[in-house]
Amino acid sequence: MKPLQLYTDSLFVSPYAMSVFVALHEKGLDFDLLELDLEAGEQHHAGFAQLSLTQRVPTLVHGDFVLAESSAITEYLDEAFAQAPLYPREIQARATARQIQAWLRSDLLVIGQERSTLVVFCGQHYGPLSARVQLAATKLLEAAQTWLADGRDCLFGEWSIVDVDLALMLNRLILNGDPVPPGLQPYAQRQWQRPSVLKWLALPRPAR
Ligand SMILES: N[C@@H](CCC(=O)N[C@@H](CS)C(=O)NCC(=O)O)C(=O)O
Repeated sequence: MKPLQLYTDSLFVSPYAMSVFVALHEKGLDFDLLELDLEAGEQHHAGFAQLSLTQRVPTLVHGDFVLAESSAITEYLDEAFAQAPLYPREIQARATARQIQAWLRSDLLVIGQERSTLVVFCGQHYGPLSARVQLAATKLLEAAQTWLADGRDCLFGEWSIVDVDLALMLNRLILNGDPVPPGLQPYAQRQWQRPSVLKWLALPRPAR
């Protein structure tokens, strides 16, 4: 066993596991990828249930330290391993990065109810958004347009893990064929070309 282990879903469709997987690759860290069949309930089996506070993926094991919650894990990795920063170093940019991550994981989560990551990773398509989810999508798209108004490649000048989280959320809409303002699609496409992201995309997914 390597000193770092990442528990992920066996279908490789978890956006949170993806974020940590990308972070580990960006840092150049060697790790074991351990798969759990969530549909079969393996996350609740005794061994993992005792290990992981949330009984969810991602869960990271680093020696005898165990951590769940994807953004807590990426913040930990950034502090534990100095190379290849995952977050901006400047304090207000760093706080803004955490704000965006928290927003994507709370209010904007509703988008995933009608645009699951099967759109992003398995080519699934869904019908029009309900008014409730459209409202959240509009908030996201307006904010992203403001953040990326000058056509920048990355939210904070340099790449950060939040770029992958944002691109994932945008791709739920873009890859479903939903209308997205100009500029956001090229941004998401560029993020999808990062070698660390390509490694996640290349993981084998069963045909659905
Ligand atoms: N807030 C958590 C969410 C993690 C999460 O929702 N994981 C899902 C897979 S995408 C999971 O493990 N589901 C199985 C279950 O809840 O039993 C994070 O950011 O890591």
